[in-house]
Amino acid sequence: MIPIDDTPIVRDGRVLILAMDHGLEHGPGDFKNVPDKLDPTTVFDIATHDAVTAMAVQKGVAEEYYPSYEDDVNLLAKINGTSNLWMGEPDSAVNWSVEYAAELGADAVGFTVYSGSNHEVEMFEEFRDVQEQAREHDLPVVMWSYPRGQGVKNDTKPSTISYATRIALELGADVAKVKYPGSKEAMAHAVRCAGGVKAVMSGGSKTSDHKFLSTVEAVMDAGAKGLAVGRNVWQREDPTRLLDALEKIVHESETADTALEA
Ligand code: FBP
Repeated sequence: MIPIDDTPIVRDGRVLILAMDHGLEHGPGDFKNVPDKLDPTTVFDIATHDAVTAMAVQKGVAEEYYPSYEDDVNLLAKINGTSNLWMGEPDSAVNWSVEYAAELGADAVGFTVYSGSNHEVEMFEEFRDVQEQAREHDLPVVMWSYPRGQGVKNDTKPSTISYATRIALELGADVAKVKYPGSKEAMAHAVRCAGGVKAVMSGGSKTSDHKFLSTVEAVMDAGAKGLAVGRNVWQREDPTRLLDALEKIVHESETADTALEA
């Protein structure tokens, strides 16, 4: 592992990744109620908030927009990704090299692994290459650790999520991004299974302020080191207000209620 706490994507041991690769992963439908966010500059502007430690985007968005934000936003290069149009067993194309991401100014790389898919073997091997190239460039590696496919009956049950964080440790990730397993206890177990890897929660579809922030509070109490969130921030009318609250919960260990009162 690299000394990840010394890298720009970590602030006092905590990570808050703003994800915006949904145009690829889900399609433009995710922007239906927030059409202004179809313009990536609006989300890069949100990512300049102090609470955000990195923004995750695909290659095309990085090439086109990151040069204007490189002084204000840390780039997490999401190396693989696939569209919602793909109907086969879960898989994800490798869309850019670590070397090119580093050239564009990446501060970290991200990679989805669908353990349990019929494509697990190839995905593990692709992850190996990315992880070793990232080490050569001193870039931390964030694994979107998503057990999914024929081998997985329930992709958020506690034993699946603890397996997901463990796979991230076994394969050499620095951060394991996993779905919420439904309770603080289950998350605490997943955190233990991650060893020295930072376990962070994946945001999911938009919910109420209180529900989302209470889950973030539970996850932080469980020992997680932050979160990677997209829709729950930029699909909101006032993303800054939510990031102000996340600043308090993720970086200052306050409760959701206190954060919402402010
Ligand atoms: P959200 O917080 O909006 O769920 O974003 C996090 C993320 O991992 C994105 O990077 C990605 O586009 C999306 O979720 C994939 O989610 P899923 O595969 O579950 O649809």
